[in-house]
Amino acid sequence: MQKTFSKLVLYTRERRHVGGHTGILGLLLLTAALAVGCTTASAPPTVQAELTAPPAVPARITRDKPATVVVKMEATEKKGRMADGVEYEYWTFNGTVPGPMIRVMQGDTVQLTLKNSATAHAHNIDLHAVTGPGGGAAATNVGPGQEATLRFKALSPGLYVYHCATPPVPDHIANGMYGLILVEPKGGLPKVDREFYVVQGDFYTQGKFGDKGLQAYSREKMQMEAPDYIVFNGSVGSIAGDNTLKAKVGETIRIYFGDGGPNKVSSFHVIGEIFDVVNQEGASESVHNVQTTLVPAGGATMVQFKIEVPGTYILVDHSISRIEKGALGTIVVEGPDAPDIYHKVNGELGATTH
Ligand SMILES: [Cu+2]
Repeated sequence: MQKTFSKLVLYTRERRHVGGHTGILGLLLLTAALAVGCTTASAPPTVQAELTAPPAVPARITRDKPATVVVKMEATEKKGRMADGVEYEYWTFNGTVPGPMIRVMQGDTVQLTLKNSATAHAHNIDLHAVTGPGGGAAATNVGPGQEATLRFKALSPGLYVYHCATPPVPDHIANGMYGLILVEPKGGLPKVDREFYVVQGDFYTQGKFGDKGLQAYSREKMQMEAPDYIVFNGSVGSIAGDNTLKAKVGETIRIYFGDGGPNKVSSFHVIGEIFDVVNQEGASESVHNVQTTLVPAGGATMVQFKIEVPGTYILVDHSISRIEKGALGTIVVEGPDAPDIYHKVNGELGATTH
């Protein structure tokens, strides 16, 4: 564009002495060339979104200019494991609960296509990152076998819940149709060593907690707000035992933590850690040195902490009876001991006992 601009300036200067009409013509040509050139130069690139199944998080965004980000989502209904010996018919985005994590940048245009591969119900998607009616739900209503595309501009940075908003909305959310979209501020969030994606949800089954076999959804319990299961990432043990999150001493961890609900808020806490940084409700301003942070249903938070001492750290909803409904995860941290920070002294030679 720069070369075209220079040539046209030259052309305009050379011709100006010939007469007013030629000069005006040159200026018009210049204006037209600038318009075309500027359109070409400012057209944002189109990129495919990296979508990750929980607890994985998409890579940091390294571009510094907005893009059109293409997101492909698929509504499905499929049987899955709720707990050992317990199955449940989940409704999902992309086959997981929560659905995939989406990561875009402030100023990006998101082009989201929702395909409905389910056989029985209509679905849609309402993203709290959308500025516009219904958060996109009306624009993405799709019956079985259909698909629809929504374009929206991510105006405000933050961590946002998305969910299905097809009536009856609580049924679609209670069956697992939610997830998180991160809108990074321009320039990105501060770099950390590890990032995890965890979303709490409450589930309502015909049987009690732990009753074996395929458990049907209980609409009555949902309406009474009396869940049998309150879990992280859709099932009991999804981030514990063999599925534990892992880290090393000295690393800084960020957890993108959401609450899909449909009903219960979370008193999110990591046993043995203090959150160094919390972006409450995903807000841009952060607070520091927090023990437990409240996460509303349909809300999310970012917590960050450095691990100094090895061992097992337990993620809980500190409405603590909920650990018996499944709200428990772990981070196993390996590395050298740090006795100056944490050291068991009771029973050792020289120990002081009271
Ligand atoms: Cu749905």
